[in-house]
Amino acid sequence: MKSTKKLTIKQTAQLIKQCSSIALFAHTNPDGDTVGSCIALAHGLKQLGKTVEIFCDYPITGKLATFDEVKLIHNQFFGKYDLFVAVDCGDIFRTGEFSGLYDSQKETLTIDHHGGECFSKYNCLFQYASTCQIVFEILKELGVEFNPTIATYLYMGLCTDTGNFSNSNTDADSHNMAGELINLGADFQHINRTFFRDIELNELKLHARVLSRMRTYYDGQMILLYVHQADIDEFGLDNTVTTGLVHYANDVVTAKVAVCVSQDGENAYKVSMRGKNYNVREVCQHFGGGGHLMAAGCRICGYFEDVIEQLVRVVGFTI
Ligand SMILES: [Mn+2]
Repeated sequence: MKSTKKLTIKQTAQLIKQCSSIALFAHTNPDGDTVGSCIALAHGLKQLGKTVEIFCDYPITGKLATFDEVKLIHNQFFGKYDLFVAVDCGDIFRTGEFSGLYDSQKETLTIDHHGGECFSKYNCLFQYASTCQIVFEILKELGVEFNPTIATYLYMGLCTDTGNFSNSNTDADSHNMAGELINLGADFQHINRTFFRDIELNELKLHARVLSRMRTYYDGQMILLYVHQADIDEFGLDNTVTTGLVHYANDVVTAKVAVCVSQDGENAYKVSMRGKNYNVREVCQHFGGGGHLMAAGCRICGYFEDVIEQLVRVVGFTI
C-alpha cells in the first residue's frame, strides 16, 4: 500500500513550486472541467517558468475541439517530469490508458472535486462544484497573473460542471468565482453560447422528431422520449447526441419522472432517467443500473415496445 497525503491549497502550491517540469493528465472522455482546468494550470505554470505538457488518452472532439488551446493536449505520452498530476479524476481509471504509467510514478498529485479516494502520493481534494475552483485557488496561491485566457478556461470548467449554474452543486462560491473571472476578462458569452446554445442543424432536427412523438403516462407524471439508431444514422449524427435529451422531458411541469430511451445495439436500449422528488435510482436498479437519487440510468435488452412496457410498469409501482 502506497502512502498518501492530503494537501491544503497552500501545500499544493508549495509542492508545485518545487517542481520544474510537470505532466498534467485530463480524464478520459474529457469534459469542459478537466480540459479547462488543465489549460488554465498549464498557462499559469508556464508563466512561472515551468515546463508543462497536457496528456489525454482520448481525442478532443465536438465543442471542446473548437477552442484553440486544446491543440496543446497530447494523445501520446512523451518526456520526463518531476510531477504527474491527475486533474478532475475521481479514481485512477479516469486517467484511462495512462493509468499504468501514472501509477508507476513516484511523485503524483490529484487535483479533484469528486470526493473520491486518495490514489496519488499527494491529493488536493475539495468538494467544490468544479475542479476549476480548486485550480483557481492554487493559481492565486502561486501568485499567477491572471489574463483573459486563463480566466476563460477556468470559466469553461465552472460553467459546464454546474450545468450553467443550474445543477444542485451550484452555490454562492461558484457564482462568486464567476464574478471574479468575468472581472479578469473571461469571455463568458462565448463559453455560454458554445456549450449551452449552439446546436447543429441536424441535431435540432433530431430533437424535433424525438419531441414530436413524446409519450406521456400517469396524467403527465411520466414523460418518455425515445431515439432509434435509424434516427441518428439518418441525420448523420453519432450516439453522443442523445445526452441531454432527457432534460426536455424533465422540464415538463407535470413530470415527476423523465425518461429517455436510446437504442444501444440490436434489441438493446440505454435508459436515462431524471426525477423530481421521485427516486429514479430505484427504478434503474430494478433493471441492473444505478446512479443518483434523482439522476440514474440502466440498459435494457428486448424488443422496443416490450422495453417501454416494462419501464412504464415498474415506474407505476412507485409513482
Ligand atoms: Mn469536474
